[in-house]
Amino acid sequence: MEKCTNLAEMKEWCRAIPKIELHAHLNGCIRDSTLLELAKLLGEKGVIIFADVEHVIRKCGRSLTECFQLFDLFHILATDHETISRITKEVVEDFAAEEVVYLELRTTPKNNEAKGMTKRSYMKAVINGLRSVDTVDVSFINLNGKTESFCEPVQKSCTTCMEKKKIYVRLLLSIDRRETTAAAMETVCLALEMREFGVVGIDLSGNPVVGEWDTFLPALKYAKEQGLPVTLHCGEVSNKMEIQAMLNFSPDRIGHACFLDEDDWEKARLSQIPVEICLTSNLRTERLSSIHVHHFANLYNANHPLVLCTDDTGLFSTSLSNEYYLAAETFGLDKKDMLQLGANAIEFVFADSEVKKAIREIFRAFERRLA
Ligand code: 6MZ
Repeated sequence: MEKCTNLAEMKEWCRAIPKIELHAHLNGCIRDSTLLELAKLLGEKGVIIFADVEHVIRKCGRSLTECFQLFDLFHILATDHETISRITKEVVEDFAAEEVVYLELRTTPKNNEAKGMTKRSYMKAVINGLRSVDTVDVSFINLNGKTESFCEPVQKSCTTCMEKKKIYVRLLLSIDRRETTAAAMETVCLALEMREFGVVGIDLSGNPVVGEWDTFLPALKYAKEQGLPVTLHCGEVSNKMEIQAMLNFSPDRIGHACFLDEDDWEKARLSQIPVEICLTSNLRTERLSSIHVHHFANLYNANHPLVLCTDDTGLFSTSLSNEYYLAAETFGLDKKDMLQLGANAIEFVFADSEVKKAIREIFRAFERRLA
């Protein structure tokens, strides 16, 4: 009984503390209810067979290959600008609802001729989604007068804003491993162009068994030269050569890092590369035999910079609070440890020092309320 109370208390603590999310893919975070609604609509239009899709959406526990098949389905369901704006709005609201105070949301800008979509118009839809959130106060842009050239202004009452929760949102543009060098370069150029609209970096993601490192390298190098931070999905599968090449590139952060050997970790340790840890994702996609052998424990004990993240809240039916609770419960961390772990992530965000200062203050204010 005592244990139960403690677990329940820890669960509530993990929900209540301020949190920072640095590894979440927009289309992987779509609400199940929204996915089903979109699938039903497309089913009625005869674009898909709803019964088949419903089964896929509701399935629990997927292999990595099945996950990427599901992403293809997500991309069929969420291809028009309006839907992209809607899911962006919902995803931000969901993160804010569980006390995420800074969200670095990543997404792959997509060209889709049939829908009249370009990478740029896709991102415009994302920005419009951010601007349409009205249940929480979203800070995503430096209002320097350039907003109007990209999006329609949204009228908000200042009094209402004052009473709302606040979430800082910044964007990472993802390069999909299926893309060509030219497409990757297009994404980096778009990211540079959109820096004043909250874009703070580049991510390399997608099916880890697809594509070659050399294909993306020119675009990633260009991003780095231009001062745009880069995070890489690194070692999601065993691929020694690629892991070494990625670490030699000195990315600003890496995600997953499930298949690094001791010499790779030595390198990561020397350069203190922060690791984005996605416990549920790694478990569900069978990257490890058990959560107890997850590299989180070694990294945590060695004081290596790390941040707990969700990866895909929708796909893996998880939340950031849940990831915190899972870590606390599995690795025996207490309330203070969890709050500290969350606060440590401030140093790894790609946003500027003003934003970092503001988030630090949010954590301090939370601690003051406890005292
Ligand atoms: C690698 C992943 C991923 O960009 O369409 N993505 N890439 N490993 C993962 N772990 C399971 N989870 C998501 O969001 C969906 C896209 O993010 C990448 C894949 O490229 C997926 O298609 P966006 O918003």
